[in-house]
Amino acid sequence: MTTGFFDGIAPVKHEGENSNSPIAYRHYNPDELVMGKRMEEHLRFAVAWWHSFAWEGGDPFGGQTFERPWHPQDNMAKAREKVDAAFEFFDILGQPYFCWHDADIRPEQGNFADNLATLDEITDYIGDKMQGRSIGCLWGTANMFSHRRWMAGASTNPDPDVFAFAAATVKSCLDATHKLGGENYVLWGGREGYETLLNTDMGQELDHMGRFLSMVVDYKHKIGFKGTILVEPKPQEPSKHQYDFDAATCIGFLRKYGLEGEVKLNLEQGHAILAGHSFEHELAVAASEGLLGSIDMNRNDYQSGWDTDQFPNNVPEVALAYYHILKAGGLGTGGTNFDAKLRRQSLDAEDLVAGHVGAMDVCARGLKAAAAMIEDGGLETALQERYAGWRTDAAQQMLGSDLAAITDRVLAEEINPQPRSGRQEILENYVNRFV
Ligand code: XUL
Ligand code: CO
Repeated sequence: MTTGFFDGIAPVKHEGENSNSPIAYRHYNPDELVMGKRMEEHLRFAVAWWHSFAWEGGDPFGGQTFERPWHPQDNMAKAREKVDAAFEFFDILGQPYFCWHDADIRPEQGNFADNLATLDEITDYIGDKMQGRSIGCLWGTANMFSHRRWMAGASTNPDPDVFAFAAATVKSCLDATHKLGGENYVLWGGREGYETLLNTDMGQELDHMGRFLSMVVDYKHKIGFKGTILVEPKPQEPSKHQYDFDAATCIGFLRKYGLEGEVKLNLEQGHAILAGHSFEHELAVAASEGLLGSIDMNRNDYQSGWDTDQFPNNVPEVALAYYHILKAGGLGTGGTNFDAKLRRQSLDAEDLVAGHVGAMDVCARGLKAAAAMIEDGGLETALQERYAGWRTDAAQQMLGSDLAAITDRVLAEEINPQPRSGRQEILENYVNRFV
C-alpha cells in the first residue's frame, strides 16, 4: 500500500545531457568520478522534511494551497502517513540523505512529555523505514521558532522556563538524531534575537546562548554522538535582528565562548543574500577559519528581500560556491541540503520531483565546473601571482618587525609601490569558460 501521492512517477534515472524526458538527471550521475571521488559523495544531497512534506503552501496573505493525503498534520496516524510519503519520494529521487525538525515529523502536543513520546515513536518508525534502504539522516534539529512558547526566543528567552524547555527539546532531538545515525546536528536561531532593544538585554541573552551551545556540545560528547554540531547564520526573519547574523558574526560568537573547535557552520545561500553577501563570501569566511560544515542550498528572489527559499537554478553562482567548497577540502560530514520549497501554485507531486531534480542537476553542473577550474588551476595560479611578493624574505621578515623598522626600510630602499591590475574582468572571463 502506498499513500498514492506519487503514483505513476518512476524512480529518476541519469539519462545524460541529450535526454528529452521531462524528468531525468541530465548532469547528476551519482557514480561519475569528479576529482577522483563519486559525485554522490561530493554533493551528499539531502531532502528537507519541512519544505517538502510539512509546508502547506501558505504565505503571509493566504493559507494552505497544498492538500496532501497526510494533512491535517495534527495526529500520529497522519504523521506516519507523511513518513510513508517521504520514503516513497526518497525512493523516486535516490538522494542519499534527509533532514528534519522535530515539528516536521511529529504533531505538536502542547507539553514536553508528549512531544518526547511522539518524537520517540515517529523516529522509531523512520528508523524502520531506513532499514534496507541506502539513505541516511544528514542532520536533525529542533524547531524552536514556530510554537508561541518560543516567540521571545529559546535559549535567549527572558523566561528561564523557556530556556529549560529548549534544553530538554534539544536533548530529545540530539538523542533522536543519534538514534537515526545522523551525521550532524543543526541549531538555527530563528527567534534568538530581538524585535526591539527597548525590552532586550543583549549581553545577557548572548551569554545564555553561549552557555546553551556549550551544554549541547557537552551532551553530544556524553552520548558519544560523532556528528558535527552546526550553527546556521541568518541576519533576520523571523526576528528583526538575529544574533547569528552571518558567518563572521557566528565565528566571533563561537570564539568568545570557546566553541570554535567544536561547532562549525551550516551556510545557506538565501541567508547570505539576506545578509548582503554572496554565498561564496560566506563560504570563504567559514573556510578561512576551517569552520565550513555544511550547506543549505537554495536561492532567494533578488528583488523581494524575503527569504523565498527557492530551488537553485543559477549554475554560475552554484559553481563558485562549490569552487570554495572543493578548495576547502569538501563538505566533510556535511552535505547539500535543499532548504527549498515549491512555489505555492506548484501543487503536484511531479512539481516536487521536478524542483529537486532540477536543483540536483544545477548542483552537479556547478560541481563539475568547479572541479574543472580547480584541475585547470587558472584561478589558483592568478592568486599565487598576485601574492607572490609576500613569498620574499623581506616581506616575511617585515611581519615580524615593527613600524619604526619598516619605516627605516622604506627610506633606505626608497620603497614606492607601483599599482598593478587586479585583472577582475580577465578572471571573470576565465570563469565563464567553465560555466
Ligand atoms: C530558516 C532555515 C531553517 C534551518 C533549520 O530560514 O533555514 O530551515 O535550516 O532550522
Ligand atoms: Co536553512
